[in-house]
Amino acid sequence: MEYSILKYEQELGVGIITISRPEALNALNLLFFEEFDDLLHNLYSAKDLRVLIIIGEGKAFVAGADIAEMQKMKVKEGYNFSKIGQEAFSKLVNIEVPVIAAVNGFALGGGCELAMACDFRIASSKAKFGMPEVSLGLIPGYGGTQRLSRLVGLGDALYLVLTGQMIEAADALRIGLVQKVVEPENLLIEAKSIASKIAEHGPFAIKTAKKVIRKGYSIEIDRGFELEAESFSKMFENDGIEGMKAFLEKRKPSWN
Ligand code: CO8
Repeated sequence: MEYSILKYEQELGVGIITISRPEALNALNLLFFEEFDDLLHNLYSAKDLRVLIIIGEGKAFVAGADIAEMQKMKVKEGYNFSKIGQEAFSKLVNIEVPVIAAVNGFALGGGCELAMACDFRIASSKAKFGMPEVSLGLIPGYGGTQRLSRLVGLGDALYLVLTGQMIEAADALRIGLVQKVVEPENLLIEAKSIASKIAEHGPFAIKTAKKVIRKGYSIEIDRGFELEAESFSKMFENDGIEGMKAFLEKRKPSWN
């Protein structure tokens, strides 16, 4: 898979997507979305993939949607650009394997929205987060008005979007926007180590857990419990057989 903005490598079931447009702080343009869509399309059917990591090259994770490209848009193109981003990030949310954002630097606007579409976020202590759209006379348009409040609560979401202010990684950790902060040189090491830990577990159990938690979050809780029971029962004809057998035989499980 050869792209001009994206780089992809995979080792021992852990795939790393690097967004590489450092001269524009990895700003998301139409070409990015074309490549991202194609890459995800391929990864949807990658049988040996267990976990994905997304990281940016240079001093930014992603500094937002491409302002130079957006500036030329009218209402119809603006709507389409928002839809393209929303659909791409929904496709990321819906990939079966867990996705970790390794936030190495600026995660602003569309970049923060991309990080939020990942399953969880690890940040370098130098990372900065923000939703500066209102400073450009815009609002978040890649799912941010909906995902941010679900992740950090209404008050912090409104604070971030209405002030447009950047926050440090430590504050992102405090409000629950990121799950862990590490020194910059350890970011990828830590993301890979967490990914490897996930990749050791039953792959069907991991995919099912992700699906049930994500689905359960947007449905009524009693339907969520039913979904959980149905999904739980499926483990007994899948990873659960080997996982419990291996425990009782005091050995590591060997997943198919
Ligand atoms: N788009 C295009 N180019 C960008 C962007 C961007 N978002 N961010 C940075 N760049 C470019 C700069 O223009 C500059 O290019 P050049 O060297 O040619 O002048 C280069 O990247 C380096 O940037 P700076 O010189 O500005 O670097 P600094 O370290 O001085 O500053 C900042 C870093 C603070 C991150 C600064 O670049 C900045 O404020 N960037 C814009 C951040 C922003 O406002 N992001 C939100 C964009 S809006 C958005 O994401 C909406 C998403 C939903 C869209 C819905 C579709 C309709």
